[in-house]
Amino acid sequence: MRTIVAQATAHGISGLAIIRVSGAKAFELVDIFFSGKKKICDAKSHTILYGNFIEDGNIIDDVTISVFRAPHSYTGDDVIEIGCHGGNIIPQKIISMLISAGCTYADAGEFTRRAFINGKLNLMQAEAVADLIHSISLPSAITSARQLHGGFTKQLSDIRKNLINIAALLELDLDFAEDEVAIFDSSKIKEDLTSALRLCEYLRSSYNSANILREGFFVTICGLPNSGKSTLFNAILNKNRAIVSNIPGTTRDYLEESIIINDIAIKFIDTAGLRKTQNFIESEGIKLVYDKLEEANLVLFLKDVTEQDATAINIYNELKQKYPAQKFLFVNNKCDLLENNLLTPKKNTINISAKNQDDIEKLKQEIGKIAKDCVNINNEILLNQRQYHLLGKSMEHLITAIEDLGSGASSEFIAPSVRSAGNAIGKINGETWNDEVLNNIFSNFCIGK
Ligand SMILES: Nc1nc2c(ncn2[C@@H]2O[C@H](COP(=O)(O)OP(=O)(O)OP(=O)(O)O)[C@@H](O)[C@H]2O)c(=O)[nH]1
Ligand SMILES: [Mg+2]
Repeated sequence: MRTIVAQATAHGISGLAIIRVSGAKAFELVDIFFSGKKKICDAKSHTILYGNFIEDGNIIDDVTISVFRAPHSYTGDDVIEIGCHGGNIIPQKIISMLISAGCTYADAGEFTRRAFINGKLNLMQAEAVADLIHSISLPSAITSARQLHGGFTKQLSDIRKNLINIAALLELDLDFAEDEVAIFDSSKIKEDLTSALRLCEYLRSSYNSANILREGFFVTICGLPNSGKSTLFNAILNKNRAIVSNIPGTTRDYLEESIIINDIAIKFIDTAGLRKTQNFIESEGIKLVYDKLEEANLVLFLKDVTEQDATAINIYNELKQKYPAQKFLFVNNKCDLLENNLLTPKKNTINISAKNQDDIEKLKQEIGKIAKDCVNINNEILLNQRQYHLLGKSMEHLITAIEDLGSGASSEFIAPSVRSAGNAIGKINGETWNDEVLNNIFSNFCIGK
């Protein structure tokens, strides 16, 4: 197997960088350039050596070498982590020296893929590594870390084993069918299948919440042109991110920015004003608003409170009809222009002045509250689409098996559903896998992880 190398820390200007090398020839290849009191090949596992990286008699950098001998390493192979100075030159130079000596540049996620192949992590844990790196808020990082350290993976593994055993018992029953000997307790099997189904249901129900933790809570700001959407967007972010003008139709393409409220990453999207237009670019922008309304976890509908025309209210009602499952929050803007600033408070309506930053904090807190109600910060796992799909498959098979068992179907008939349910769960943890699945998963990783 090839010996791989990549920078594990982010590229660019930094005090230090770490370069990771993994594979059977890791020690031998790094020893070619390393000069210290001891050769790496003679070093004990889990020790750090200090010395120089040398090429043609020139010192390239002072380095520390962390030594991890197989199988006691992240990947399960011999691994070295070279600590060197950061920046754009030194880490690249060290990597190119190692490649000229025989190392290969690692593919995305290849270190973690090796850890999986060598049995150091299961697939859910490997996916948790990627989630941990890409975390956008503390709760999502905590959930990924929980998943990385086991979480539900043991329970899923136990359930899979049990389902495969049940399938085997049902298959065995076929061989004894003529002897009229009951070799299994069908009420116990029903109980086991039902508890497997409950666990799948429980985990699957956390998908929306996990999505919010992973991707953020999407808030789409929409309304008529000139209602003050971009002014509000800037006020929420506390910076001049979007262009504001009194010309209706200023915003064309949508803009997206996030902030953290109540520990949740909230992604605000400023969109083009909704109106009929002959302008091609503007109408393309308006089409995008509808995509962003579908993707949203919450829609802020902004209305210029001084506008007497019914157009805004009509569009608001049309949108509510078009997206019945969507959450809406109605926001009256430009309240500073009202005489005496008086407006009767209404349920699900917030009155603000984006320009004067009046009640922006109140609006943010309201959004934070709605987001918090949609997310379970203590999610057991950060379920992804692949896992969600497999849990669904497993549930379909379990439901069929339970129904067939209840209607007194023969074992021959029930066994394949139970086995398929077990196999679908096995794929979640990676107890059964193929290269295509691994390629899909690890292509989303970064190089060096
Ligand atoms: N008085 C007052 N004016 C505001 C307020 N919010 C926005 N405006 C003004 O309204 C005009 C339009 O603001 P924008 O934020 O560009 O409106 P928009 O909804 O993004 O408009 P489009 O991008 O064209 O759809 C600008 O002149 C803003 O200064 C407010 O709270 N009070
Ligand atoms: Mg705008």
